[in-house]
Amino acid sequence: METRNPTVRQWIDEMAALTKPDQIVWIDGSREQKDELTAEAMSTGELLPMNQERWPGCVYHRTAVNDVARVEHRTFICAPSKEEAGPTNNWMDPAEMYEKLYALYDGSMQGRTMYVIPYIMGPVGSPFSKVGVELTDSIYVVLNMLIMTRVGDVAWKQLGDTSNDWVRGLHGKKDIDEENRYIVHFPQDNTIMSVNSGYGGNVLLGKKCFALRIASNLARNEGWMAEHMLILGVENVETGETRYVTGAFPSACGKTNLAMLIPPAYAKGYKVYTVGDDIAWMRVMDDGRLWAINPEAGFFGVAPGTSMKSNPNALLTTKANTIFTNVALTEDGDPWWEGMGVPAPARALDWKGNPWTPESTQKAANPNSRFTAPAAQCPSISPHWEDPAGVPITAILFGGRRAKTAPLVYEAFDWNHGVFIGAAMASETTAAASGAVGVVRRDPMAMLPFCGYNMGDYFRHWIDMGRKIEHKPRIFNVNWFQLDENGRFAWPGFGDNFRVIEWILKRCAGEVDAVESPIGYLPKPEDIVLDGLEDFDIEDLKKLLVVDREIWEDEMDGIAEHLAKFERLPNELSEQLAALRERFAKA
Ligand code: GTP
Ligand code: SPV
Ligand code: MN
Repeated sequence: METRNPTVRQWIDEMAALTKPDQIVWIDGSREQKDELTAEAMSTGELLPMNQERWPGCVYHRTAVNDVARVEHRTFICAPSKEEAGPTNNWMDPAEMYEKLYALYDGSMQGRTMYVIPYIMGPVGSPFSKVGVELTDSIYVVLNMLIMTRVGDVAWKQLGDTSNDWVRGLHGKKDIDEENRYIVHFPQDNTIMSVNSGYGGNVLLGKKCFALRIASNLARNEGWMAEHMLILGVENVETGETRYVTGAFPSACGKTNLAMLIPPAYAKGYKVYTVGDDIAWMRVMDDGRLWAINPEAGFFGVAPGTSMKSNPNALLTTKANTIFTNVALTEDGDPWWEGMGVPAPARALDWKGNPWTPESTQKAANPNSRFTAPAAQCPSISPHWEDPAGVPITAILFGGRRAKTAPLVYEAFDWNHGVFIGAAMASETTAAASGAVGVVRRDPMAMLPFCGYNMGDYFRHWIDMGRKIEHKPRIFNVNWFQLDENGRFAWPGFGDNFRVIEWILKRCAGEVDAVESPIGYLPKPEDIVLDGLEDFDIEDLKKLLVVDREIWEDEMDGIAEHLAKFERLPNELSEQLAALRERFAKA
């Protein structure tokens, strides 16, 4: 179905006049159209078939070798002024950028089809939800968007025949030329333009581009929050009560894994539910609590390391109707990746399409290879995951990969201290973005690559939100990634992270005491349940709860340097740093 909405039709006409596709196809969200497009992509080699007996409905895709991750150095926030984009975003004058992009898009869809994808971010009919339209010349993008968002007539219906309240997205593969790759946002026009890439976060414009960069801007203006956060629910089976937690960890730092965790055997009295694994949109509701929805409909998850041991729910989610990107493909048409927990295939094609055997020195799967899978297929999916009202949030977690510095868990003294902890967050970089891996960088609220406006104003927005939320979630910092003297992960992680979540929920319920330290409240070691853990006892735990003064002296200098970059830093955060220094001085 097409829409009559003149604001949409006019924009499509303009973009078609620019890119000059041979034809325009409107995506309706139907099974028939999906099957036709899949068949077409198979016939051109854009998709490769997989073993349909073991992986029904699954398909395989390889991106270009130069196009395997987000490109932060080519991602721009073209607000009217550089000041509005702030010190952490690339910026160019919007008129200049439009001119540059129009030159690149000119005729770029000649000989190709332009697909019109109407989609909703958020549950159908939810007051949280927003409509977008993505134009693309990639069937791969269409098929991914069909999983990741709610596509088709539902979106036209939600938009209506006259509203101009929708986000424009133009994606052109062009030549996948790195030198001319641009991922550009024009917040004042609610417009996203992406050219010369075919990789996930660069081209599935509903995800990071809309649901975080454009939405964070809308959220600030409209008084809500768009965050790089998982959402999980923990049900106490005895009382029947479910508490919800969100968590902001940088890319490839464990959101999907935490959202789908299976509690250890001792925790029979609890059930964990997945609401979202990457993005949360949150609003204060009439009851004075903060409520969250997952704007997405699928998971675009990291494959390597996903096994029946580490994350069975993720693996089970991908058993059907899933797109595998840049993993290895075995001779039998199975996907394979490092850390899948099944023996390496004798022969496979690696993510580049080259023959691979267990003797190969190269990785079979790209470290940022991904699966795109429908959320509804997740065994742990929450009965409320599509609730238009969302779910009420009890605790907010921040975290990242820190070999030392950050203890396993600590609690902020109050909201503003929690905002400071989030603003000062650091993590080792991962393969989710192009560039060096394993370098510690500050990544405030895991939003460094995703905040669509001046991050100083973003911190201010967090502080303002705290004033508006009568029943504030408590804020915690977690770190699953401390290393031992041998360079191995010291904490078992994955499902065992539940042990920490349990402590957090007990804190929120006022059921457990804590130890005050300069950086926040630490658990008493005996309050974290270690039942059933092998090779890990309370002495090991104590080591993970240490606040090392010398390391923190350096950390505070690092935080000071980081915060000094923000001309618009709220006073509250400088005060928090001063207070932290003072607590160390007194300790
Ligand atoms: P994005 O999709 O990029 O936003 O990533 P994410 O934050 O959802 O990360 P994900 O859960 O996919 O985990 C990324 C990598 O970290 C995977 O290889 C996981 O196996 C690994 N990982 C996740 N949780 C843990 C943990 O508790 N301990 C350890 N050691 N590794 C973990
Ligand atoms: C991330 O990098 O945080 C992701 C994957 O979730 S992408 O969609 O590429 O942004
Ligand atoms: Mn992410």
